[in-house]
Amino acid sequence: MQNQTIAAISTPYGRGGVAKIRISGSDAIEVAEKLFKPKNGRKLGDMPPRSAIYGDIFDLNDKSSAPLDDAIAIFFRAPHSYTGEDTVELDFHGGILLSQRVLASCITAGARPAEAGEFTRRAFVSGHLTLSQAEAVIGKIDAVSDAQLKLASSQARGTLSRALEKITEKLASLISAVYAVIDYPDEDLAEYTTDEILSHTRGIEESLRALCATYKAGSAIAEGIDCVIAGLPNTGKSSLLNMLLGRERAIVTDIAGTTRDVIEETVSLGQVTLRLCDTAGIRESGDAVEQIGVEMALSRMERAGLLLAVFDGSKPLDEEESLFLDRCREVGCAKIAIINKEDLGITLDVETIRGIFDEVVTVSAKLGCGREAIASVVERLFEVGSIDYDNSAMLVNARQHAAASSALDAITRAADALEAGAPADIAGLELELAMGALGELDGRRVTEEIVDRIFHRFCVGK
Ligand SMILES: Nc1nc2c(ncn2[C@@H]2O[C@H](COP(=O)(O)OP(=O)(O)O)[C@@H](O)[C@H]2O)c(=O)[nH]1
Ligand SMILES: [Mg+2]
Repeated sequence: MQNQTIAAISTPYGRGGVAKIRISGSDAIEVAEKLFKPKNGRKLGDMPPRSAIYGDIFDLNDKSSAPLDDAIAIFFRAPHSYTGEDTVELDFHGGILLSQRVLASCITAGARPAEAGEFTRRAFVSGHLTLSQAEAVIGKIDAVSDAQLKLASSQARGTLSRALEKITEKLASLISAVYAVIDYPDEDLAEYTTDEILSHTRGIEESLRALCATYKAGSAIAEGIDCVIAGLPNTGKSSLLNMLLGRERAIVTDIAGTTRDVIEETVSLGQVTLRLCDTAGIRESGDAVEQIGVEMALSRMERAGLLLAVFDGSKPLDEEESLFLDRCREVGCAKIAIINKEDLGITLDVETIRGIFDEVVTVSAKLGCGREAIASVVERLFEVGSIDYDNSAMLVNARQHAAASSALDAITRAADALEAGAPADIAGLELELAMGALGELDGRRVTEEIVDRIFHRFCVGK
């Protein structure tokens, strides 16, 4: 397969000890040979692949014959490379101008600049990586918490792909069994009886349901939970935000109505990531600006994944709190009551509100006490407490979850149809749909548009 040769600087833009340029494609070695000369006088392509070769780099856009820099080249012959194509990596001194000159020389030598994510895209197209493995490459690059890194590393090793492979294989043999029943209804060719077909379908349904359920934890770690901090004025919402962030982000005063805008910040808390928003205290206010803030707070509560409802524990519940409690009852997300100001002594009757919330945690935001307690409660609610990162297949983004869910729905419809005694071809169609959705999930049948969307999130050079 002929593939246009691409080149890019793979190290971050800036000064550093070392910079790396990657060249990949059918002419990668020829391109590199034009600008890189091994010190031993031989040609790069005549040296053993996958060994470090010391040499000089020349600026092809400058007539002077003196080398620009000395460098180490490593070349890989297809298919034994990251992209699956012939690839050359040049390591040289990490200067901004120097990197630009070397890249420009690669272009003069016949390569074209790589697009964002193009190396990994080629790895996917050549079959070296599945789609979920390619996504895990971005996951590793973007990871800011240990849990995100472990999850991405596990997915990059193929944990999810292997689980999907197993489900896909079972589904494939099920489909052929269903078609055997359809094509040869009277003969005894069928691998499975109708009852067995149904029970296999239910079995696959169960596996997919379990896989879909992992998205709760997977997304809490990888994408982060939309978490709204809400409550009455002066209960300590902004103090809680600051405590969770570990810095003074929001203004804290004893004046009710201090916070009006929604303040958004992301923080790692234990194994999960919280996309926090601090909101205006919920009350009827004559101040038009504050009232807009209250409306925003209420609408954030409606679409949050986690509600941290803050109460001033040093006072009994007041009447205005009943409106807020009604709202808390209505929202369908995970809900934690944060009983704040423990240092002043708790006089709020916690039992009267316990039933509204999944968990109750007592803290003192001002003194910075209670961060760990909140972390462990959130981990429990989002089922990330005891994940075996090395072995458990998990769905980590909305795309994967949508594909797995549509596969699950189709399998459920197939099983229901079989159970109702509908003709086998109806179940067959649904099973095919499920197969298509699974193919989309890990890349065997993914559309070009989805592939574009995934790889554009990459940086150039990856
Ligand atoms: N004693 C005590 N005071 C607190 C605590 N948390 C917040 N406060 C005080 O309560 C007042 C309101 O805090 P703030 O975070 O601005 O509340 P918000 O209006 O809900 O955002 C401020 O004077 C804070 O210093 C706490 O844990 N203990
Ligand atoms: Mg505030």
